[in-house]
Amino acid sequence: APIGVFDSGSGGLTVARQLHKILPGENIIYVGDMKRMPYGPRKPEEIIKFMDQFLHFFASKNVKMAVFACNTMTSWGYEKAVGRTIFPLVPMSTAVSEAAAVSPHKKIGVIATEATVKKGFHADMAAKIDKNIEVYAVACPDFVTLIESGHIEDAVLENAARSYMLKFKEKSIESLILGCTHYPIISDILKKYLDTDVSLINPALSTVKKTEQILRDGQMLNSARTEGKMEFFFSSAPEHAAHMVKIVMGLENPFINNIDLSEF
Ligand code: DGN
Repeated sequence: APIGVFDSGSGGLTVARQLHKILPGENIIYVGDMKRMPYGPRKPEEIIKFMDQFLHFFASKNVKMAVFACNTMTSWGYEKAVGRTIFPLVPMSTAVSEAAAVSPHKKIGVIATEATVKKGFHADMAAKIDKNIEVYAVACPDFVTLIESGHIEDAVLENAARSYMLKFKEKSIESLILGCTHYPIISDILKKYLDTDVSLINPALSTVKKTEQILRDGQMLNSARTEGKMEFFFSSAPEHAAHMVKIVMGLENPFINNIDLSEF
């Protein structure tokens, strides 16, 4: 059975890429809701409703597991979804402990969508792990829209990156968590506007490690030795989706299925 991976758009491909790298034999069904993105400015009720639609779709596909490749849906929806599906769910990792491990003074920056910052997704986790961790979270509402409209390495994106990264000036952060799955796509540009000693943390890695552990513990790892199949479903913009799949996953001419999530 396949593993379902989902996001509001193409950002979650950065998680699918990591999943395929670590578990190349697994079949993956990727779903992106390009039609209704960005989710960052949406109300919690909407975010939760959309999450339920992804999970219903995955149930119809008989997935063995679903991986949240979206911090926004993890922040607002994951806890509400636990126990409501017959397959296990893997939330996006906050990666706060990884960031703390490389931050001697425990000063951690976070960039994420408005909804994720508002929920305090990373700050709550930091408070749980260690009271000495200082989290400075900045919402970057323009990034997702820019990335999904093709601004991946131009002056428009550079300007946005410069102004968001300026907010970390004088905060002396030692690491920066990429708290939205779209952001690893632009990490080279972000680095240009940060002090060189700031470590960038991509939570996809710990999310996929967790996925691997759950599959292993549940004896659900795919034992076939052939390379896993990947299927892509997007709710709009198939050409843009194919372009993003190519950029992020390195696949030439991927087939993009259309999906209307509101039917689920
Ligand atoms: N990629 C999603 C996340 O990780 O939060 C957010 C995308 C969006 O719709 N804003």
